[in-house]
Amino acid sequence: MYTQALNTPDREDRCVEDAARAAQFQARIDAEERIEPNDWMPSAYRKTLTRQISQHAHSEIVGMLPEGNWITRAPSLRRKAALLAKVQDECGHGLYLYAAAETLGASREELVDLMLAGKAKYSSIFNYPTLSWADIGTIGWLVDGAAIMNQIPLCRCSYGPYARAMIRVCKEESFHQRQGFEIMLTLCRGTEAQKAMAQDALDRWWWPVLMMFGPPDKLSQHSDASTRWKIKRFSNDELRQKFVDATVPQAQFLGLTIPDPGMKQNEAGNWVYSAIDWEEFNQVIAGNGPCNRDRLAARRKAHDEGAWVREAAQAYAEKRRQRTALQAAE
Ligand code: BYC
Repeated sequence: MYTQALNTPDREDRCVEDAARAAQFQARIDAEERIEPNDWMPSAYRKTLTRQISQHAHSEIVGMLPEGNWITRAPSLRRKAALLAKVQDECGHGLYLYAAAETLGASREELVDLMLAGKAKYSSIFNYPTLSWADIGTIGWLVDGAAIMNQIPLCRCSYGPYARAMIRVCKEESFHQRQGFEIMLTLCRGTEAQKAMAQDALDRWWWPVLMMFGPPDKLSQHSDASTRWKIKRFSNDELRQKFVDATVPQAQFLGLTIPDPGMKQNEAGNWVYSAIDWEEFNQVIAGNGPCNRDRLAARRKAHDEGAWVREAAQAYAEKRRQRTALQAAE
């Protein structure tokens, strides 16, 4: 959707990096100006944005799988309609994000191929299974809740197409978070068995959700540059803390127990959580989580089965191109 704005002839020119241009670029960032696709940018800025936006797009698309798994088993027509709409929204988010990544010069095909080959990352959280209906409530409440915490600051990201895509994404994530919380509230006000199902889901998702924010600041290799470029407005640990502080009162309202008995509130009012198992996170992002293989296998199958749609769309585009060329020649 943004690619029409790309002005390719000066591309080589844009790659010529010199100190003066880099200083000018940083001054624009410092002045809170938005960087647009045709503006000069350092190649490292382009590279890190392509990496982050494409990983984000892959997360939205792979993220459809754990919830899509429950569409046919949702407990009522109303729940089914809401879940179906949510999963479709995630697909839309993936499409805006691939379009935003394309404005940086990467093609969507190339980015998707990297994901299907297992060479590009997507959020660790989608490598965990959805075992019960309460997992769908927990994903909306916590996974979308974490996503909003991370994505609201991205609406002020220095790169225009990414920042603008985030505005709509955040509005939709907010609906997702509420539908998840409402599922949890219904279960927690239901029978003992329903409440136990909600607690079990929280027990399994809590720590993986905290890992969504990325490694601790001292181990985050991209944070310094991304902060200087105002892609990141808060660090991984800062966002994780904001999320914990916002979520504890919600868990208390539901009457659920966060599976961290050592958690305490400090004098500043922040909830201090126990150590996160970063070895588990490293294993999941290395491809060894509980569902990594299933997720990639499902995406590859969908991609193969959709080949005819891509071919048909390409044939139609070619036909239109020829028709337009013929009309122009008349
Ligand atoms: N999972 O230097 P760091 C959603 C990687 S979708 C996997 O701190 P950065 C939803 C990181 O990529 C939500 N990998 O990186 C959808 C890097 O590896 P590479 C997705 C992770 O970029 C459907 C390395 O670890 N949200 O909400 O400065 C249904 C070092 O990390 C993770 C986004 O993508 C992880 N959790 O900060 C429901 C938001 N964390 O690339 C909901 C946009 C880190 O060098 N992304 N890594 O190989 C970001 O804000 C940032 O990229 C991150 C990481 C905060 C995630």
